[in-house]
This record gives sequence, C-alpha cells and structure tokens, in this order.
Amino acid sequence: MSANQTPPTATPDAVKNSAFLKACRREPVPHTPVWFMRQAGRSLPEYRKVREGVPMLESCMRPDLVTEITLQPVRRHNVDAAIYFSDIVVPLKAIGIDLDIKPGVGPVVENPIRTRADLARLRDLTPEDVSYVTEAIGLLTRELGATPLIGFAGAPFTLASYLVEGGPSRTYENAKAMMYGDPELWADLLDRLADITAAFLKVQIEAGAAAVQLFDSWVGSLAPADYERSVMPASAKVFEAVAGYGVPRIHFGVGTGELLRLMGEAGADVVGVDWRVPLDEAARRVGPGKALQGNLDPTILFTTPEAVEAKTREVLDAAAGLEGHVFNLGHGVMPSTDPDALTRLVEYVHTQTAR
Ligand code: 1CP
Repeated sequence: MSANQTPPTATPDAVKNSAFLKACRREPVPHTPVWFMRQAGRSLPEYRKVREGVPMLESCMRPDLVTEITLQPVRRHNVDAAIYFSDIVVPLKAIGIDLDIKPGVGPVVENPIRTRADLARLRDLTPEDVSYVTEAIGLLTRELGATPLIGFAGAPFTLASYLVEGGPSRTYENAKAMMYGDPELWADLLDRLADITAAFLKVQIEAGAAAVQLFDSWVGSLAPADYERSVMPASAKVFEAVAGYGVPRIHFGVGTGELLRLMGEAGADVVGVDWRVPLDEAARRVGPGKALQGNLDPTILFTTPEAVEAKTREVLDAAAGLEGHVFNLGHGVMPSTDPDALTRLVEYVHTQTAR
C-alpha cells in the first residue's frame, strides 16, 4: 500500500463523537471543546512530583510516566482532549541526534547541522526507534475512554531552527542565513525533516491518536513569500503523508497573523491562532472550509477571575460565526500559571457555550 492510500484508523465511535472531534470536523457541538497547549507540565504540582529526579527526555521515553503525565490535566481540568506528553525534539533524539533538553533552557544540540555533510546524520525514523510511543499510546487510549488523544510533532522549520542554531534562539540567524544563502541545502534539510516528522506522526496515529497537531511555533519570524517558497512545501508534505488516515490535522504557530491563509493551505483541517488576531478576522484570512483553534492570551491567567471571564467572552464572541471552534490559549500554558485558573476557565467556556 502506498503512503497515500493509508486506511482510516479505527478511532472508537465514542471518541469520534466527542465535542473536540466534531468541532475539528466543523459539525454542531454540545459545547465548545477546550484543551490547552502545554496543559501537562510545570504548572501542575502533581507533574513536578512525578518528574522529580527524572530528566525531561528520559520521562518522554518511559510509557508509565508519559501515561500518568498526559492524564493529569484531564483529571484535574475536565478538558475535552489530552495531548500526548513528549517534546518536539524526541524524534530527533530517537534517530541519534546528539541533543538534550536542558532545564530552564530547552533543547540544545551539541553539534548543529550547518553543512551538506551534516545532513547525513538525519536518517529515517522507524517505528522501532520510538516503540515507547506506541506502548504509551496503547496504555493511554485505554485509560482515556471517550476523551480524544492529540498526537503532535514539530514542523520542519521549527525543528530546523533548533538543529541549525544549536538551541533556542530569538532571531534564527543561522537557520535563516541557510534559508537565504543556500536554498538547496535548506530545501534538502526541510525535506528530510518532513519525512521524519511524517513517520513520527504516523506512529502516533496508528497507535491510536485521534488528531494531530503540527507545531510550527517559530515560523512567524518569516515573511509570507519566504514561507511559501522555503517552508510550505515541507509542511505540506507532512500533512499530505497523513491525509489518508482521516484524523484532523491542526497547524499552529506564534505570530503567524500574516501566514494564516498559507498555513491553512499547507493542508490543515484546523488552523491554530495566537492572541494577536481576533478569531473573526482570522477566519476571514484563512477562508472557508477550516476550523480555528485559539486564542486567549495565556498571560490573562495572571489576573483576576473577572478579567479572565471578560477576555474569554471576547474570544467566544469573535468565534460565534466560525464553522468550527476549538477553544485554546494563543500559546502554551506558562509554568507559573495557577492551575485553578485553568480549571475555572474550562468550566466557564463549557457553561457559556452549552447548547
Ligand atoms: O523539565 C521540564 O519540565 C522541561 C520543560 C518542557 C516540557 C514540560 C519542555 C522543554 N518540553 C516540555 C513538554 C512539551 N513540549 C509538550 C507537552 C505536552 C503538553 O502540551 O501538555 C509540548 C506540546 C511540547 C512542544 C514543544 N517543545 C514546542 C512547541 C510548543 C510551543 O510551546 O510552542 C517547542 C517550541 C518545544 C521546544 C522546547 N522544549 C522545552 C522548552 C523549554 C522548549 C522551548 C525552548 C525555546 O524557547 O526555544
């Protein structure tokens, strides 16, 4: 069977009929579904407890820990979807790239990818490289019952930003220098990353993920013409590779107001929006036929419950005419967020949108 003829996965009916998957498919929903990017993690004391003494990458490779950490926000907040606990650099580690996730810093790559010879270090990913993912998703889908599990991966540009820079960056100067200065090497790098990312998403879907999100967190640093020429082909290749499964594909980045239309065209069913563009305006930019996800400013959670409700009301009002809306923050939960503020937010969106 060719990659384009993959069969639909056996998502159970109870999961298929969840508010989250209905909203992704732009069908009527009993209430607007809610989940939060980075809902698992340091904002939860129960997360800090189970992670004690376990390095981040090791925790991503232990199915027992992955299962527990993924379930924690579902138990606590009553969110409408779980997101698989991992990190975008896990598939790169799995193919042997010399990287680590340093506390308080993020992913650090010992020997950055800068030359054509370096590309040889990016071999294909096989399901055996990430057997712990298949095992953890098997455990998780049993525990989750009717709650959908979202799988995810880093998009080629955002992965390249870490690989070429060697770590977190605010300017992406080395990555963009390669993109502008050696377009052929850049295209080959992104194409390699597209294959690795597609293989990693397929593992998650075949194990039971009911939707997938491609995080292109840092692509908002590009102008639309450069995105279209130098990044979109690789992201489109990823979406195309998993199209046959029939699971919703979500596409998200930060500061992507000027890129929303193209990010939808790359092959997403749901376009994630940060807090800078109101959802009604985002819908005009994306065009018909796609659901939107977002977009409460995560810093609003540091104010009062009244201010959170007022700002949430604005998001819901802007979303009122959408074909499909998945409520989320405009970026990840910040580590110092009060978890009770998140629980209250889920409750508020559910009651305000109950139909
Ligand atoms: O020890 C720790 O707790 C390390 C902190 C941490 C955690 C909890 C990192 C390091 N990654 C994660 C988990 C993680 N990473 C999840 C968890 C699942 C959930 O949402 O509940 C997810 C979805 C990611 C994805 C991820 N990693 C992205 C895309 C999402 C986003 O926030 O834009 C990115 C850019 C990364 C890289 C990364 N990993 C970790 C950090 C601190 C960073 C960012 C570094 C930087 O600023 O460039």
